Amino acid sequence: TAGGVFAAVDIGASSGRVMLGRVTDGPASGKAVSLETVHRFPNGVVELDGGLHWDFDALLEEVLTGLAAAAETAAASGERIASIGIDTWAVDYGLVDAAGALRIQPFSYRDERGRTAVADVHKVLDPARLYATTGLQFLQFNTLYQLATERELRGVQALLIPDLIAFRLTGQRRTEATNASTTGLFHAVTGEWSTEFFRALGLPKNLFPAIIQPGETIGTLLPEVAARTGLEAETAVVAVGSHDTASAVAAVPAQQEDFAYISSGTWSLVGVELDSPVLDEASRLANFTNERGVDGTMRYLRNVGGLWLLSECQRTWADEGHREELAALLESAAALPAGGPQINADDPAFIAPDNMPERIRCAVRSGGAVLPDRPAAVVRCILDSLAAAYARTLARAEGLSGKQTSVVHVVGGGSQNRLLCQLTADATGKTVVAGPVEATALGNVLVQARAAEAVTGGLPELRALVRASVQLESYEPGVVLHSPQG
Ligand code: ADP
Ligand code: LRH
Repeated sequence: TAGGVFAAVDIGASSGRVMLGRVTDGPASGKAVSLETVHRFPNGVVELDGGLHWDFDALLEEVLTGLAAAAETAAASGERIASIGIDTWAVDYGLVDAAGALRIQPFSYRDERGRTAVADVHKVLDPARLYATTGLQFLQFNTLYQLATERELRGVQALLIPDLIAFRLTGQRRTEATNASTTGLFHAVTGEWSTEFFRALGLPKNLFPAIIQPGETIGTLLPEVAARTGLEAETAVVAVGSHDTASAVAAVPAQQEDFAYISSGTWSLVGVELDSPVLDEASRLANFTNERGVDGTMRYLRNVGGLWLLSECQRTWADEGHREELAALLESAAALPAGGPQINADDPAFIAPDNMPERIRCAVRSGGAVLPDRPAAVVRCILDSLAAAYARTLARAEGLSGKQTSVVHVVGGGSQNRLLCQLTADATGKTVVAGPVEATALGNVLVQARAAEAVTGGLPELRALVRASVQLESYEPGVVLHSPQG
């Protein structure tokens, strides 16, 4: 391939994939980027010793299997994989000892432990001080609250999940900057660890490895990884926006500056892109976050509830013997009238797994309304509530940042939910442009491609490349959907 072939490892809370990304000469004189899925696997929290964890060992096996498939696919067409990039969900970490062994399987942010430490952390660092430095949205599972529950941190290092995978592949320990910005220990303005917070919380100052920026090389493959996957040992693992949302936003196919985005998957990340953080009190009280994006941009957003609400309901219904395809569920939800009951999609009561339909019904009841006991009604309630939360959040983002937007880009798995896209257009009164589904993997690939000089330019150029390469769908406010999943 003229431009280059790159492997993207992208693991979300609900599924992971290894993809080959190719940069080729595109239509007209431009380039194009394409993705080929070589391996896909489910992900989810597992209960171990009464806590909620990720089965990291199993995920790493899937990554190795995927990289082997990538090597084989590339070799079959005479291509050579230039590099590998890794992104996953944020905030969670594994503790590794000096020999590199993982102490236990990493905790999931859905475990309750973070919540139990919030009050203690705030006694030492009050929320206003935390926000003024980190600009991070308060979420009970932010890394610093989780770390505050650890009994012993001497002799170990904390590696965020993508960094832990990179460590297993290369033997090199680094902390990638976009994901570091979700820890609550990272300075929003300077882009460095807040040594002051480490001291205040009694955390060892070298708890995390040194910061690395997207585009920099983490290392090359360990011999055993090369042997296992069939990749060349010289293959580099390149840091990308290792926070999946950072990679997703890098690949938002925006044409103009004045865009908002919704990265729609397990969570909905709703906001705008800025050059510098908003750290004032109004922003803190509105619970907006300033997460670091690719090229030093700021992702000014709120983590709103997401399709976790829906996938957890589906899981409960399937367990009860009422498995129904998502397309059919969405079709019946679309047939229901607008104006039904809503919940607050942001409520921390929905973070934990299990029994979601009942928890939603409860929330509706406590708001004085009644939710009919039918899956379609529950699904419609979730989607109406999400769309309302998106509209509320975007209006707040504009007000707090002063950035006006004219179009909302929806990327990720949820961009395929046509009913939700239409409801979002209706609720925001803005044009919604849906796609690409795999924005995260595209952002991952493009940062690697730029590091390899297969593409050039800043985010506007990378976004133009995405726009030239994918099919998008537009939704206008007030249009009646005739075929919700057709
Ligand atoms: P994550 O990265 O958080 O694991 P994804 O971006 O993969 O999440 O999105 C997963 C979500 O996308 C699912 O929970 C589901 O609601 C939605 N989704 C996936 N496929 C479809 C589809 N064909 N139609 C509508 N929604 C879909
Ligand atoms: C989305 C995501 C989001 C975080 C959450 C923990 O996958 O990375 O940006 O808030 O997971």
